[in-house]
Amino acid sequence: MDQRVTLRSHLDRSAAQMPHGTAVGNVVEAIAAAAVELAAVIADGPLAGITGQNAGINSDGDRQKDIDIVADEMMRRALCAAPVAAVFSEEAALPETLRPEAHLCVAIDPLDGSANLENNISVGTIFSIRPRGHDLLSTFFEPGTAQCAAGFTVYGPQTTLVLALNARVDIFILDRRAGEFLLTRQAVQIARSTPEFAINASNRRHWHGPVRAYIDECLAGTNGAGEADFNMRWIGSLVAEALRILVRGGVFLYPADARPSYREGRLRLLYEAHPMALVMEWAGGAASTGRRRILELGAKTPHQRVPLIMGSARGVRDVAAIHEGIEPMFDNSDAPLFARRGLFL
Ligand code: FBP
Repeated sequence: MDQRVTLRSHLDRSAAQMPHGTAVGNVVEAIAAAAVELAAVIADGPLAGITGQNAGINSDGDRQKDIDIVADEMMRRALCAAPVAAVFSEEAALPETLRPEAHLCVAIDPLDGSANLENNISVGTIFSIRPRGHDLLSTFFEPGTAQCAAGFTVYGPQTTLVLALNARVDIFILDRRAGEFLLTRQAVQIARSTPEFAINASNRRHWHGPVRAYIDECLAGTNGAGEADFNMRWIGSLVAEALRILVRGGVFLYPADARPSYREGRLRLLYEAHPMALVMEWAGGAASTGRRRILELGAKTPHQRVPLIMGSARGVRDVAAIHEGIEPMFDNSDAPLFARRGLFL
């Protein structure tokens, strides 16, 4: 059997090539070790006492499952033992100080998509690592370009770790017997223009004009102005959608829409959109709100939401092009206005 590179040796090799490389490697390793533990609990589910039932409401008003709390405890414990100055978890109200003298800060969604678990659909942990600034709290409000590493795991048929480090993206799979992650795809490059999109189409009536126009063009395919017939996928689990995009391209949209609580979309900037945007860009793809590059945005509040359009460079560019020159105040007007703009440039 061929000798695969382990996560540890990959991290050691990268350490010399980046500032705080050893510390970043230790943080990634801590998250990966907790992910191995979490993957086992998720795989056992009810057999490990996980009911999948609601266990309360977190500080930002989201429903928590019992597994969200278990995942948060596991990740937090792992990060307490790593060189982390402060951690900001989806499950907490505010960032927490761990080791004030350390050089790195971590934002983390310990278990994204937990509502899918009862149905045995893939879920995952999303993380973002950035060097600490003078003031610990304000570190988290820097734009996403401040991130020095990011990634996510997928707890699915395989346990996968996607790692954006040193301006490249690599994919590892957990060898369950050895309990370690092994490199399976190196320097991943997202296909530039796969005709595939992912969006929760049940929200169509709430979408703004540019999004409706883009999706209508995709659905029209070669019967409309498009050069290709599009395929559609919607898993409803961000990590699974992101992994699919890395493997075969396409575009994912969770846009803002007209519902009062979706004016900024659904997904969170610090521990969902920022890390996904870094992964996408370092793999040759793109991530945008439709109007702005995600990595240029800084959060104004810890749990800030943001519209997220990510994936193949061409798909993201097409969505951005249809927004161009349209003032946000006209977003809600009729789709034909946008459809005339010539989507597929
Ligand atoms: P949580 O943050 O509550 O885990 O939800 C996130 C998420 O499940 C994403 O993984 C997914 O992309 C999105 O919500 C699906 O949202 P919706 O149910 O509105 O389609």
